[in-house]
Amino acid sequence: MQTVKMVVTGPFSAGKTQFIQSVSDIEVVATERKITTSAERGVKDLTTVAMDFGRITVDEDLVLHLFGTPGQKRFDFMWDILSEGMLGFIVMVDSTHPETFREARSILETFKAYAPSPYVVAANKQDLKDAWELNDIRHALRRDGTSKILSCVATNREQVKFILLELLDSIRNQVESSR
Ligand SMILES: Nc1nc2c(ncn2[C@@H]2O[C@H](COP(=O)(O)OP(=O)(O)OP(=O)(O)O)[C@@H](O)[C@H]2O)c(=O)[nH]1
Ligand SMILES: [Mg+2]
Repeated sequence: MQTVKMVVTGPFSAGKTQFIQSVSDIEVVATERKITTSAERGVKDLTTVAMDFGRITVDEDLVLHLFGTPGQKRFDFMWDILSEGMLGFIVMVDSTHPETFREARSILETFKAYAPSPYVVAANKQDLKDAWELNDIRHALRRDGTSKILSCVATNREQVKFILLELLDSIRNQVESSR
């Protein structure tokens, strides 16, 4: 049995906890607390303060371990702890909140610096009508055509699975090419 560790990161309220909850086949270990700062109050009630943990069995010899990070900067001391041993990461962005794209880009660069592992960008909340298009998000994050920017609705289990399998593919390709 092989386990692959993946980290799900991104700005506040991008949908990281939802993403893991949709796909995990165990009850997600979530560390969410009531939001206390006025700036975030009203957006939603709960925020991740340490981590989310979920697990999905891909087949009889492969299990994915998913670690979700907090999105708020004041909890970013958890980021490098959670990145320990990861084989790939997912950067989630809220496609309806372009003012968060700069931060998404900075989070992406931070995780790339922790480990040179493959990543995919999940352009989340594509079910909402004011969602930005994938190509515009690619430009905003300054990614070229080689980066995977994938459409996402985090409440949709099949879409979440697809994104995980795309990342798994990139991880396998990296392993192959380093042989
Ligand atoms: N319409 C829509 N809403 C979504 C989607 N994904 C998440 N949400 C909602 O967006 C809000 C934020 O989702 P969370 O999963 O808490 O986001 P998070 O990234 O874990 O947030 P923090 O831990 O606070 O950084 C919640 O109200 C979700 O229900 C989506 O694909 N579409
Ligand atoms: Mg969360």
